[in-house]
Amino acid sequence: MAERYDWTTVEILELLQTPLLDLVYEAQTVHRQHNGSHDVQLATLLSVKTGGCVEDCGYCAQSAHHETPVQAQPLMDVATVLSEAEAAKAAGASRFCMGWAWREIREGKAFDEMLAMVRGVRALGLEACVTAGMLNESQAERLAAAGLTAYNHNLDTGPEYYDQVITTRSYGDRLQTLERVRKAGITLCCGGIIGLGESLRDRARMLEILSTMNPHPESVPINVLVGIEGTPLHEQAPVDPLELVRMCATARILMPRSKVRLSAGRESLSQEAQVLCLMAGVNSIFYGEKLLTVGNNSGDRDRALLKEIGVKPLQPKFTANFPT
Ligand code: SAM
Ligand code: DTB
Ligand code: SF4
Repeated sequence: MAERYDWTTVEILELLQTPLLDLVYEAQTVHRQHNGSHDVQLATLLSVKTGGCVEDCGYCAQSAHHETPVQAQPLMDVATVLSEAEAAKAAGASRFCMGWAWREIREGKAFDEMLAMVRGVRALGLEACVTAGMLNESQAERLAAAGLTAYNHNLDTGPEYYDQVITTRSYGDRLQTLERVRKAGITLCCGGIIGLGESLRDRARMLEILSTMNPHPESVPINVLVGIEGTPLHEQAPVDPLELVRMCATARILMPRSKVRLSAGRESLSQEAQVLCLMAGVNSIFYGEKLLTVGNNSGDRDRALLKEIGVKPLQPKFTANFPT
């Protein structure tokens, strides 16, 4: 089946509610047709600038609006970040993702250092991804010129539920940044979270906005809320892992060639639930002991699981493909 960019809310709601075995079968079929292998990309995260963020995202440990166990930390320097990237490469990662707890990118030393980090990560032959809030056109262009592979900027949930989760920016702000990233020629990493108290329709609406983008975002992270003490969403009921499987399968069917990334919340999943997500077409995971501020499965455990089920890490292309 050809890729489509005209999915409707009704169609997506139907997919999300398809009997599970049929849904997973369809997703697996689409995955085999379009991607032809079970290889899984290993992406490692690093928080370069932690905490003290002015945005009020209701799930986030790094928002200054909430009293959480995370304290604001000084910005990491270029050499330290690049040595972490080297370690990630040595451990088998092919993508290195760096986070800044900012509302938007500002000009100055920190941005110049961000560009140096991107150049350094690309020089190691790794894909480089940055997540640092909103940006303007010129910043997107400079990141592209530095060789940035992807910019992560999530929609998080559907547009109708967004203001229940975040009030300091709008869905429109989010979409504007995504357009700027795309226009600069950087690939998009854009997904969301389940478990925020949203309805099935909100999930469908988020997937609708993503899957009607042309081209689709190259990477679609699906996070399960990690309840952070002190945040408004701390006490949310845990998500049934089978709902996550449904979300992953539906994302795979809607966006056949995107990397569907099983992201936050994997630590609380059984091995079997993770394998079901892979059956449903997931082809990337975050790899390494830590996400940005919360823990993740150990690398040993992940490698053992992939080996056990005969899935290979997507081979890093160690070509130093970076602009001179
Ligand atoms: N400041 C940047 C921004 O707003 O895009 C990037 C950092 S933010 C931590 C990246 C994404 O991680 C969020 O958009 C959200 O989807 C996810 N995330 C953050 N905290 C989370 C949590 N407690 N549980 C699950 N996902 C979370
Ligand atoms: C994404 O969607 N998930 C990652 C990455 N993009 C930047 C971040 C998950 C953060 C989980 C909570 C934390 O570590 O604080
Ligand atoms: Fe800030 Fe990003 Fe956390 Fe929102 S998700 S509070 S923008 S770091």
